[in-house]
Amino acid sequence: MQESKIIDAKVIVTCPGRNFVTLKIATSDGIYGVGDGTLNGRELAVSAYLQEHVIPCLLGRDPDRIEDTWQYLYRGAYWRRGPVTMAAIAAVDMALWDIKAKRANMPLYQLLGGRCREHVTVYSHTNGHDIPELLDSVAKHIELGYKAIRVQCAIPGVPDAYGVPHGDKPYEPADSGIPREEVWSTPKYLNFAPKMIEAVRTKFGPDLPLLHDAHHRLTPIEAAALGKSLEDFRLFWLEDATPAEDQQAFRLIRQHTTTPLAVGEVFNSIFDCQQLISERLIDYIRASLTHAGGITHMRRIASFADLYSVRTGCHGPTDVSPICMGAALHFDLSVPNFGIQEHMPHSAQTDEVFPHAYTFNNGYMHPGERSGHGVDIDEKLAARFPHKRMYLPIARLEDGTLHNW
Ligand code: CS2
Ligand code: MG
Repeated sequence: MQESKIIDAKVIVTCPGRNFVTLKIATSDGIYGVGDGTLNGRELAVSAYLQEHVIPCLLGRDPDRIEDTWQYLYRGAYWRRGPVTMAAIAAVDMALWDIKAKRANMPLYQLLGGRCREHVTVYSHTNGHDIPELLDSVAKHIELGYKAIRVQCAIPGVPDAYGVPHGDKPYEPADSGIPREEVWSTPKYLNFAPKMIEAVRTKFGPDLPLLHDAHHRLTPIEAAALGKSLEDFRLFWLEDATPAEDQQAFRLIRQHTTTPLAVGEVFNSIFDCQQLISERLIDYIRASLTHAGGITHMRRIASFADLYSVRTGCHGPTDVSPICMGAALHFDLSVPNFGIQEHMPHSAQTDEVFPHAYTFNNGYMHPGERSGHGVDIDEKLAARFPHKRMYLPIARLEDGTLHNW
């Protein structure tokens, strides 16, 4: 293959409803690739990291040396890991894989070893301000074809519970202004959660895969109690039962319950889940391509997880861009120990800014057959939506103590 060099790289920050950070890399043979570096609430930190520290080192490099570039940006920086660094490396990595697959004139999944399955099973988000509203939302998503469903609900006395629409807006965790404050009560949640899951299980029968996200709010023993109380309802997974940085906490949860556990949307490195995987403390690893160093690093995490029967369940919220979604679908199609993929559809405006080849059909997604990862950015349209400062909410207990959101 003809030799090629990186001749240009630029960061595009756009806000079609929410902020996205995109890196676009161009090569001397007239090809370009795009990567996602979005870090919800801290987007400009990644943008500056790329602009000021990464792009100057990329110019002149061979775009085909993806692993070497990954190592160069990871080891070469001396300061390793962390969400900002790893999102920046991910953006470079995704763009380089996009370029390599375009040069090979293949959809990315072919370069990753070809497909291991026909399509990618995704789960959707359902929610309600009360149980009847949640049941309606589940029915609606089953009608849309979804084969697996995440259920969240407002809790009596805790109206702003995680995962529930705020007012009449759809569930979108990012607001302008300073961070919105929500009130949280673990006792009320622990009392309500089994009733909510039971209601869904009773109405929709034993076969529907059900997922639930506790969003880091419990202590290990509370998480263990919740897992135990949900065993009869056979969850597909209980997600983020306790703050994810304490790997040993999962040992305690595991000792008490057989409810399958998923964690890792905030992870940015294989070292964040080394113990969780090697001690078989979890069942699904939730890291995303954007937050865990791109395709190169996620493949390493998945191969390691495969040794211990841990499967993938990539984070796929609306706060990573369609570029991450597209690249994730190529990864999902090609990785042997795939579990499930999260799917939160982007707004029509976001989809317009990021035209893509991937499709949703009857509960399954497919990355499409376009060469590269199949997602692009319409720069002219993106320029019409300048960055807006936005934050995730924060949570406080009823007495005002700051808690995990
Ligand atoms: C969530 C996310 O998708 C999920 O499971 O936990 O919505 C998470 O809250 C956001 O990605 C935070 O930016
Ligand atoms: Mg989550």
